[in-house]
Amino acid sequence: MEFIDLRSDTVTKPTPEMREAMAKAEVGDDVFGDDPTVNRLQEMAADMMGKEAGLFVPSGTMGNLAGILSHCQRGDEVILGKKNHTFLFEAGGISVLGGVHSHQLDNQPDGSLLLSDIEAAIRPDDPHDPITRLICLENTHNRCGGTVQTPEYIRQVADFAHARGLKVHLDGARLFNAAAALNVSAKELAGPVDSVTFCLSKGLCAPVGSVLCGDREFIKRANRMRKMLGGGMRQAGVLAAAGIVALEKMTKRLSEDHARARNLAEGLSENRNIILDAGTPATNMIFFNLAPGVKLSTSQIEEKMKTKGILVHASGERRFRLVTHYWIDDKAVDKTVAVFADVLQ
Ligand code: TLP
Repeated sequence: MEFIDLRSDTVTKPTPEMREAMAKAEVGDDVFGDDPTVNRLQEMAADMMGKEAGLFVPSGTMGNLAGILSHCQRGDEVILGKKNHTFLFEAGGISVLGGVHSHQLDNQPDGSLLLSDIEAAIRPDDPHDPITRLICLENTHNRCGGTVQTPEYIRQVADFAHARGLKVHLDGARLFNAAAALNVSAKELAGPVDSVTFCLSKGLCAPVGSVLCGDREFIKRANRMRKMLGGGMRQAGVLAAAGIVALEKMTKRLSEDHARARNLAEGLSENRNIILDAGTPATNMIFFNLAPGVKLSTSQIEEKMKTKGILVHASGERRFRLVTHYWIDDKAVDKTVAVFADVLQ
């Protein structure tokens, strides 16, 4: 059965054009810097982010990890949101592998951090304290609803950080979704920060990979980190080729996914057993809770939906996240609304 897969945009398979580009890709040993396709992807990515250099990494997790470890020494502290992906879902890598301490702040409902909270979290120069080094932001903010952070907000945090000798890393796994939703360039969103990771393998449909961008010195350090973490890939041009198609073509169509997410939310809003989060969807993610009367557990719902050809994934007790992407068309949206009406009657 061909499933309608709404569990994440990470499930996207490469497009036929990507597969063709992958088959034809010129390759070399990228650890020697010899892969022309990887080099081209890295240059394109850096240019789109307004940075000097880029580094192709296997995943968003490795991009964030290599980035944070390139900013911080062991015992340094990073300020980040309690709902940030790096804090929640990256296996604690910054602490386990980097000895980096995390200082977690409450995210505001839109995913942002209050400047007053950041200010209060900055450590004094005292031997009892770790050294505050870095602030991490996330855009779009996954756990806060796929919400967008504006260029003004990012500039404000970056100016604030730089005035205090701190750096800013942006987890921009879905930065192009934020750019599409705000109708601004990715450069406007990433320009003010010191480093940014964005993913090719989510809404942009490439099979594997993310790019970490920053200045040349930073990327030189990150390249060593990537090697240490086992992410030095060899003939990675076959993957980078799909990434180039992702940047050239797929970044331009993300508003279609956002429109379908809005249609899906509108359809689901008719279902009295579904309580949509206020304002959802901000981009390509819909979050909702089950109404108190629903007797089925989330795993029973997942199972019933699956037997009818739809894959959904609970994101909490009595809570779901649905994600639209390239492989979700209008028919899939209509079918999902109808199947939810049937399963949750
Ligand atoms: N997010 C995945 C899961 O890990 C939750 C998803 O389905 O959304 N930053 C952000 C904001 C992310 O959402 C993700 C993946 C990552 C980083 C990590 O990327 P990968 O999976 O490439 O390591």
